[in-house]
Amino acid sequence: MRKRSLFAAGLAAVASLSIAASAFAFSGITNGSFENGTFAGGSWNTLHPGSTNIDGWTIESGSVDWTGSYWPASDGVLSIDLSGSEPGAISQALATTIGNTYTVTFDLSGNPACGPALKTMTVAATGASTEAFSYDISVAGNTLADMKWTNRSYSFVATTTATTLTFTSTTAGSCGPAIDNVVVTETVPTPEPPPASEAVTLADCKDDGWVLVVDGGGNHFKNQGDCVSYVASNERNSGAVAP
Ligand SMILES: [Ca+2]
Repeated sequence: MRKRSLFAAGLAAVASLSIAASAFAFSGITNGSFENGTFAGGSWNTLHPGSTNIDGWTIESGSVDWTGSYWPASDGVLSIDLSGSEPGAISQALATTIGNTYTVTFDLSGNPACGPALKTMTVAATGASTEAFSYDISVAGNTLADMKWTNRSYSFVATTTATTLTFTSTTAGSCGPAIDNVVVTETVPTPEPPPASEAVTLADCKDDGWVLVVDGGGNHFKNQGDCVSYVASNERNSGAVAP
């Protein structure tokens, strides 16, 4: 049985608050609404690999249409058709913390100007599973005047400090899935809640029990003797192995 005092539970709560506060260190995605950069105006700008026109984003392959007045964006005035002249892919590298969970939300529609009706795409993050998304314009009934944007979500656990997030069209032709309003939020793992509080007894220290118990500060003991000493000293000789 794992035991610790109420005092330890209080300390743990303070510790978890300070860990949660570190979430603010994540700066999120840059230009997730595709509003910033060098837009040449008009209905759309077709961009190819090498283009640095869209702040924060890299064109990975094929081409995408950075779309302006052609249709209303879901957020702001600019959005992306992931199939420009052909299926394209765009990406952005994020500074991530290994083990933290990142939730990517984005708005999805489909270019209704030409087929296929079913617009398909994938979202991928370095070291995580690729997920497929689709938007069927024949079901949604969207038009260039009313794109009927929908909100979608993808999440991953970071396995590296530099995660590349990639949106890829898998729709042939020049009328692909349309995306806008990409938002990435970070969730820091919650530490295990402290077990029920109860004072450590001599019996707890015996028969390798010292391995399982902790002192009032959440510290483990180096050996059975330290555990016994903790009990015998009325919890003054605390454990020496930090939680
Ligand atoms: Ca936008």
